[in-house]
Amino acid sequence: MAGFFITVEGIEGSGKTTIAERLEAWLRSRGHTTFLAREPGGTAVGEALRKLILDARHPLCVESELLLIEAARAQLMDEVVLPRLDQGQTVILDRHIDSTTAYQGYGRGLDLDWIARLNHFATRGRRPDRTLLLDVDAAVGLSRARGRNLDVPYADRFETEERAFMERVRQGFLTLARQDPARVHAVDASRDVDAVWGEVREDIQNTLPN
Ligand code: Z5A
Repeated sequence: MAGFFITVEGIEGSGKTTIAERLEAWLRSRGHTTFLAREPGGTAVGEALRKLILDARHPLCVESELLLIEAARAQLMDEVVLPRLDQGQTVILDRHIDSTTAYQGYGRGLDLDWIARLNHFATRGRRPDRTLLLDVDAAVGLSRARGRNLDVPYADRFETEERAFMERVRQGFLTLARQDPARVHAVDASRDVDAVWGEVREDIQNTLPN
């Protein structure tokens, strides 16, 4: 019996973790055997790589960043995701291949074809059955993630650059949703959590096989 593979995507502060946790609890309450992990991460190797990737003390060149993210993903697919899907489980990932296209591709400007090939290589071609894209404006996402209001007239240069980067990433995600509407469902995540969750639950209810 084949399992079901759900990914939750979006910029920082879009509410991915909040929604992924609600989704897992809801699916469990309906009798699904579930597995939830974040990317990069989800395995011992992946969590060690995550520390390297996110450690600002040792800045990575963009090529290294991409390859380390894909290495963590390959490990997660091999060790956990593919075996659990084979067992018929429901797997939820908080970020996956679309984050790489959006951040490393649209955000950092790396070649989109290379990223597509690396995504395919690391996942062995197993694509998510459903992707929920939580879409919010860059300023809203960043202010939620940082716990502060960035909509101030005295935002400094770094904040302006950060917002411009995050806006490119957001537009990348929206482009992916337009290119693959059968898989990617974009949700307006600027609303309150319960409204976002209601739409996500309905979407998954309609998408899950019986
Ligand atoms: N990265 C990458 O570059 N390429 C890749 O391929 C992958 C990752 C896989 C780590 O991601 C970094 O890795 C990330 C991209 C890069 N860095 N950046 N940018 P992460 O997922 O671990 O970190 P994150 O995206 O920055 O997580 P986050 O800031 O925690 O965002 P979130 O999970 O989307 O949101 P949340 O934790 O559910 O909510 C954040 C806050 O907002 C919290 O206080 C909530 O209570 C609140 N919240 C949530 N929803 C709402 C609504 N609807 N209204 C109001 N407030 C809300």
